[in-house]
Amino acid sequence: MSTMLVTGGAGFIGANFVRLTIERGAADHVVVLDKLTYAGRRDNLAGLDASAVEFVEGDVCDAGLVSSLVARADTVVHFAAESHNDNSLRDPSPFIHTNILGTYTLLEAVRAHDRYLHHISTDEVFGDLGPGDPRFTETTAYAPSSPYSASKASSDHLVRAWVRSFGVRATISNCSNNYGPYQHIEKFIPRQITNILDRRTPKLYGTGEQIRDWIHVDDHNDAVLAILSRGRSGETYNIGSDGEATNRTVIELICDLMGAEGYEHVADRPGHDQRYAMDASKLRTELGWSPRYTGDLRAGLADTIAWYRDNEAWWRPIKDAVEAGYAKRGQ
Ligand code: NAD
Ligand code: TDX
Repeated sequence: MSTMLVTGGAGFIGANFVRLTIERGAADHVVVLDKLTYAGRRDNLAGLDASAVEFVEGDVCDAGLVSSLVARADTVVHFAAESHNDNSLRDPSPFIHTNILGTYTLLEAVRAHDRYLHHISTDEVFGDLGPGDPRFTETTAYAPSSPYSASKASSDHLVRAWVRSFGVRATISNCSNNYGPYQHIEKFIPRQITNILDRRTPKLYGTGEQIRDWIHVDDHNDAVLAILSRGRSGETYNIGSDGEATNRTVIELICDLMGAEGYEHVADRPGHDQRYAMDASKLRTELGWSPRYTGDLRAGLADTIAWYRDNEAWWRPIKDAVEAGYAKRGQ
């Protein structure tokens, strides 16, 4: 029987990953380790068979707990992180704790028990691009700009060092901006969808000319499963689905799909990265991966809007507090 340990499995991407893993039969048993911070919710895993998915509440920096869970697993997939740039600008400390110390703790456990680790990272480690620059590849130099992206870059470096110095078996993936069900409403796309559902005006930072490379969360997770089954240890894979769009285009698309009139420009993010764009050729050619949504943002957004419309009970209790936090910063 195969057992997979998934850290951060009660968060947005992790919970979708656990669902896909069970649906595909990619593991017989999944153990989720999650601290249930403001971003993690047990009900993100609701409806899954309790005999297939076991939940452990705890911190990925707790070396004793992590060691005991890693010992029981064949494979470890590491999603747990503080993930929101805006929060890292207000208080970097949990980003340093979880993203750096948490990855270190996990690496020491997989080293001790000789287990395979897949580390989930982000395109932001490469910094940002100008409008005409070539997209990020796996060999682009790291140049993170925010406390969040610097902490993720640090964690990637730790993984590479443990592979090289200690022979740990590990892979890394760096993915572009995700969207889809269960994404916290602090993030751009669900914030605008729930603003419209709540009769609030959508909020665009600055001019909205920044570019993000959007991928549906199921395409991200499908790529992770491809790396787990066919990836080579020690390698890094970029994940993206050719979904580049300006923030202004995305907000206008959401307004159009939801029949909403207009949006407002609010205070910009300090140090705001201009453009992210992923070249995922290595994943496509070496592992034969291709995305289902193929950069079709309109179709993916329509599905996502339907999910937030149908699951108001999931986001409604936190909406006022999230918006009050943004309002304090003029956003
Ligand atoms: P999220 O914030 O929705 O979820 C993070 C989860 O980690 C939560 O369930 C939280 O409770 C848990 N967690 C936080 N600190 C923990 C700790 N110390 N111990 C155990 N659990 C802890 O984040 P997400 O958007 O699902 O991102 C998941 C991963 O994917 C992160 O590593 C992130 O850097 C990466 N990533 C995200 C995106 C994106 O667009 N959201 C893109 C590329 C990569
Ligand atoms: O209300 C908003 N208005 C707005 O214009 C918010 C919340 C954001 N924005 C802009 C800022 C960004 O240019 O939208 C873009 C996307 O913002 P976020 O959803 O905060 O994502 P980003 O900062 O790009 O980072 C995301 O992608 C990479 C994830 O949050 C990270 O975890 C991941 O690593």
